[in-house]
Amino acid sequence: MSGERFTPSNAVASALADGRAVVALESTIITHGMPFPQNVETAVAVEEIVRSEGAVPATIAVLDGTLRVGLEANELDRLAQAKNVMKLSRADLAYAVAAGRTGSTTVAATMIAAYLAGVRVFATGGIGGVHRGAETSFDISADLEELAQTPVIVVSAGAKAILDLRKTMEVLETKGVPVVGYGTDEFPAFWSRRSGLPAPLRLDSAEAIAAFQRARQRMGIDGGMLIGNPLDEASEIPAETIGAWIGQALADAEAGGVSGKAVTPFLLQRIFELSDGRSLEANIALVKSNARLAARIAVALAQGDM
Ligand code: PSU
Ligand code: MN
Repeated sequence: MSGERFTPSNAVASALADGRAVVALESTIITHGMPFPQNVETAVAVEEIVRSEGAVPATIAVLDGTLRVGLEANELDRLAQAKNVMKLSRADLAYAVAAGRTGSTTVAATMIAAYLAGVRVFATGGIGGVHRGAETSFDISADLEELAQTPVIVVSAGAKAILDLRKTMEVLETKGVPVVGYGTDEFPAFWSRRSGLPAPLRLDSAEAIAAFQRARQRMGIDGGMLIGNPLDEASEIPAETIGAWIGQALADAEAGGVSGKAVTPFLLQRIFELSDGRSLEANIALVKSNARLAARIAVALAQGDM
């Protein structure tokens, strides 16, 4: 049955069959979030971190119309260099499958695929959210809606600071998405540890996060959960420093008429250039840290099932 909806790698299939810990990983970060070759180097390193914590990595993408849960090394490499890769969300995940296309999965699409496969924990960099100026552009990421409905724990370094973080937090609250600061009272801001906004909830261990999700499920409360895991102090970029680059990148996007799905990739690329690569270093550090925490949560969840 499952074979018709998604195709797991051998490693993922056997882990799922045994009830062992699996961590979903997204692929938009590979195709639209980082340049080659750092994108594939990071993807490989992140998978290795997940394994070192005793979990099985499942990088998710649509390859030639097949929804794959777990990629082989050569497939990761090919995806990282491919051109014309679709950036898939809830709206077009099944389109890519039906049309035989290749596409990477955003947070929203990765959550859907993870849920289909029975994977309950997912590591990303930062979720999409409410863009600045959304009151006129209406640009609000489908990631928020997905968090509201799909029961997967998403480990992030917060929402990307290119967004309007205050509005993003408001939408998450409206939709009933628990937002948990991991070891912090403050919601992290992706490249920076602090956003100036309080984290609505705080938990200090992977076990406590697993216990929270189990309690939600016992009570029949649907939907995902967002973990905000601040990157380490040595890797962070102070808010004032990154803020100037974000301002410039936003102005360039506006001047260039960038819209829709292209906005986030454009801003990330522009900030990479303006920061002389420093934003990428921070992005890599935070993704690795999120993968480690996600693996620990997945292990805690799997232990609780036994
Ligand atoms: N985290 C990163 N880099 C990224 C993303 C997350 O470190 O590129 C991707 C995720 O796939 C997320 C997407 O879903 O950015 C948000 O896109 P949008 O704003 O168009 O919804
Ligand atoms: Mn958007």
